[in-house]
Amino acid sequence: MSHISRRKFIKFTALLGTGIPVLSHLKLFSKTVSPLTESSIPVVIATWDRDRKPNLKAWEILEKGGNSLDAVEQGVRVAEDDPENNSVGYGGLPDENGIVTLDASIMDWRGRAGAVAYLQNIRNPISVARLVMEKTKHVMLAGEGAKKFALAYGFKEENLLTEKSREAWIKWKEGLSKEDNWIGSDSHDTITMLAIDKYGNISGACTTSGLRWKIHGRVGDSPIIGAGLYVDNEVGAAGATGVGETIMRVLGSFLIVEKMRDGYSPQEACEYAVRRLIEKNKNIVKEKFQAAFIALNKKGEIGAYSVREGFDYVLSRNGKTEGFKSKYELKD
Ligand code: SD4
Repeated sequence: MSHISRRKFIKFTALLGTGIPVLSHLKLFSKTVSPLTESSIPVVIATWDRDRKPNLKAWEILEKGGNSLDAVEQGVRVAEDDPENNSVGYGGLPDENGIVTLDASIMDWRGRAGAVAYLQNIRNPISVARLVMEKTKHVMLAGEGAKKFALAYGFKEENLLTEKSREAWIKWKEGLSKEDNWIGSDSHDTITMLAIDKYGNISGACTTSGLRWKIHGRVGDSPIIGAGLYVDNEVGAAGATGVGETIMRVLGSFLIVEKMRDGYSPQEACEYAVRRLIEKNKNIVKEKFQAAFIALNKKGEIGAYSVREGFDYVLSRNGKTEGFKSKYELKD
């Protein structure tokens, strides 16, 4: 996504040689070539290279011998708490009525799943999703019920619409006729994170404020098990980002895990799912929507693929956290 000139790159590598400390979490550039064939565990992979702190948090937990469920939950909470991430949690862009509504899902290696949809005024939907998974016999709670459940577990009600997001919404309202088309919008940065811990156990988490300016009441792919996220510890995990409607139509994350079960590598499975998604959303391809998948298997191999150029992801392994540009299908 970000670009670095050759000269800047030379300067930067020279800096590395001087011994001047360069913080590994600083976003300098996303590499073009991704290490798709490497395998090692633990591994953490997350959508969008906008901030590497969520990965670093997850990695810190795994490095200390923590499990993948704690890693992905704590990792994506960093994005939920970040007011500058306007696609997730606090600071997320609102729907057409100026209301922030959140979707999230979580799965672990035991095959457990939890989700919340259309949740309002609670900053960390991923932790509510985890509680749904751990404390109830259900998989998903939505709206008022999800909020009441969260409050009963001690979550605090708060206003999630930051001044910056409110201003962006007002600006959109004023120019409604021009920016009406949210499908083609570059509204992204939803975080889906997959991790395998040193015990070989896989978990995943996905959290979002959904598409900006969506119709009030709209729920995307992120809380739908199998669409925004799927984990099967015998095989691997997959997660999505992008226009949720296109992902839901093919149950993309489930599809990827099933292809891996059939012997596809994570990369082959992501490419297969993106092609299926394009095929099944042919009628809106001209609207230039984006959708992307990441995947991880039991060996710690990863995959990433998107409909169009522009998707990137963050990978942590062997103590390093780096951003990579994803390969993509449509060269338009
Ligand atoms: C949704 N998939 O609600 C989410 C949006 C997204 O980066 O991924 N944005 O459709």
